Amino acid sequence: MLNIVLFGAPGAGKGTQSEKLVEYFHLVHISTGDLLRKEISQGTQLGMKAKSLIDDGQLVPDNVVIGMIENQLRLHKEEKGFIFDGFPRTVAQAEALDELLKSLDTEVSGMVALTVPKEELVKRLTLRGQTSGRTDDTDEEVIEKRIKEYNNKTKPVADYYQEQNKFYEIDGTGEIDEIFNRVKNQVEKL
Ligand code: B4P
Repeated sequence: MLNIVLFGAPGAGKGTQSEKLVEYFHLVHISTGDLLRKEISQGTQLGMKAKSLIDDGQLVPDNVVIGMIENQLRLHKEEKGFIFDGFPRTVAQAEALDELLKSLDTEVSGMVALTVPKEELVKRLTLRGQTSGRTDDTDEEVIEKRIKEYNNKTKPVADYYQEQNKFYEIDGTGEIDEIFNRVKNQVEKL
């Protein structure tokens, strides 16, 4: 299986590049952000709990997202591989993913990290907030908090994969297709 972890700060282009990767490599796209927003729109108990955290710019508890990933892996275990978009976001999630993939006799092929300067992240998210209806994109204070959560809790996940020699950094600035070419070239090597 080809299992790619797409990594980056909020607004780095994970969702955008995932769509293109799925189309090109025919992998299953698992976005914990999308899964959580689905729970919210369906008004489930999990969704209600997640909404207040997301609206406040905080991460949702590890056990909640790990459970969602477990379900998705079980549903798609016969596929060619996965693109993990926005997951893992903590070291505990990364460890859980390793265990889950091991149980399917596979592993993470590599982490592709999109790097984008902070001012550009804020600009992209604010712009999306004008049309997306995403409450976590409309308040600049919340955007700042999401970036802070990323720096404190999510950045160490890069070290986790670096230690396994599975970390690949890509410049996430420029035109979307130009970035996709960089990502695609890296994934092809995996
Ligand atoms: P996500 O849905 O993962 O949202 P995100 O980090 O904002 O990234 P996204 O993929 O949507 O945006 P993209 O960079 O593609 O998470 C939302 C929330 O859910 C989190 O804050 C957290 O609370 C919770 N959550 C999710 N996963 C979790 C987990 N594992 N553990 C705990 N909590 C979790 O794009 C942003 C914008 O930039 C778009 O408008 C796009 O069009 C634009 N853009 C992209 N590339 C561009 C480019 N090259 N140039 C210009 N604009 C570009």
